[in-house]
Amino acid sequence: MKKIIYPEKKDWMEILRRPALNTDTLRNTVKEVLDKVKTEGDKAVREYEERFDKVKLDSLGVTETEIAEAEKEVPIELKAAIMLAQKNIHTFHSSQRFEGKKVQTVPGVTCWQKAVAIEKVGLYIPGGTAPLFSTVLMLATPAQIAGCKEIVLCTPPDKEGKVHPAILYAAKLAGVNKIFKAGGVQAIAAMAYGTESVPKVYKIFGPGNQYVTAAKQQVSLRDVAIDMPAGPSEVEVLADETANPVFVAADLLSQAEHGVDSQAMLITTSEKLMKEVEYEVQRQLALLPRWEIAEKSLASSKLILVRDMDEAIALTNEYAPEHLIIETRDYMEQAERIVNAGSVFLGSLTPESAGDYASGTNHTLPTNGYAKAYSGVSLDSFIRKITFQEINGEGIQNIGPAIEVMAANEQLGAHKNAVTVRLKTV
Ligand code: HSO
Ligand code: ZN
Repeated sequence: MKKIIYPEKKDWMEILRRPALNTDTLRNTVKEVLDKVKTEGDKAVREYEERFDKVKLDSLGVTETEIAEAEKEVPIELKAAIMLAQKNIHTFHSSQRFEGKKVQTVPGVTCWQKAVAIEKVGLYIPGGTAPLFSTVLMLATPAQIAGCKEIVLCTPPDKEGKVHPAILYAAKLAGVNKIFKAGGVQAIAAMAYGTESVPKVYKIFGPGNQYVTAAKQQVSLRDVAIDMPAGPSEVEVLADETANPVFVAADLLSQAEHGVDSQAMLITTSEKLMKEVEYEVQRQLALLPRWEIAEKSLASSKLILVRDMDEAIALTNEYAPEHLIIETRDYMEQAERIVNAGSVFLGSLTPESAGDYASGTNHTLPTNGYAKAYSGVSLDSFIRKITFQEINGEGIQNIGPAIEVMAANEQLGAHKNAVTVRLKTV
């Protein structure tokens, strides 16, 4: 990890830069796959599965028998853990239910909002080095609470054509209706356009590599909504001299092990802590099963020593981390000053892993500085709020003349008239 001591403000941009994510060069490859799936449907998806995932599939849909088999294969201890996590995610996301109240803006004019579920949603779960069944819970649980009618899931199978059993178990538990064996760009295309077997959805969720990200970006230009622009995962630990260096190092490494392009940052006011964390990171790294991945991402990670807490907070808000862990004496007060972050973890006993799996909050969060403008996935991501209004005689008399004047001044006579014909009758 690179050490930065008392950075100058002019260098902040450079220090906080994320490892570059270049989707431009992928655009043509991605477009080719998208177009072929759009025109040829299942046949193209199967061909790409053979080419990219090295698997020959007769059909894309996961059957009930496969789901029942998977249930038997998941160890009982893991099932219990998944159930506990799902329950907490369910509790937290249920508390986000929206109650639209009716408001009289003036007498006779009533306006309100109603939350309505997005009818069809598509969840993408990557395969690769780690089977992220926790992400299945994070996406399907709020979709189910929202009341989405069709919850479709695509995930790449292994070379034998099997989906990881824990993914199937989590999907069933969290209410996914249809599961398909498809990965990468072809999966995104299938959900964006629909094929013979995969239904077209209205919004696509979920993480993925740079090809999946580029595909989501492209289909979102006209065919379907997406959860948020995605990038490699990241964590910042904000700590003072009271922080436990063993915990801080463990937190930095938990993010670093995600992928070679992940980023872990320590911002601290204590030189002593910085040195201890530096040592601890190396010590713990050597013991990790995924040390090779973590080691690579640590190369673009930083330990930053700042002059005081004000500077630490300013730097943090500029970085806008996906995950922020605050381990300081007065973490509640510091937390109040955070305006840009995806998800914040407070105090020494709150690791990011808690939010990744089981505390109840969502782990699908804005990366790459998008926390300045985006929220993470929540119940809101699966609904729309439709507005309603009802106006009676008193109401149209109260606002009608203002509408007439405004319409006339925008030179929209038909708009004005729609009010005039009514005012004559009340
Ligand atoms: N930290 C990841 C989520 C995750 N971690 C899944 C473990 N499994 C992005 O927020
Ligand atoms: Zn994680």
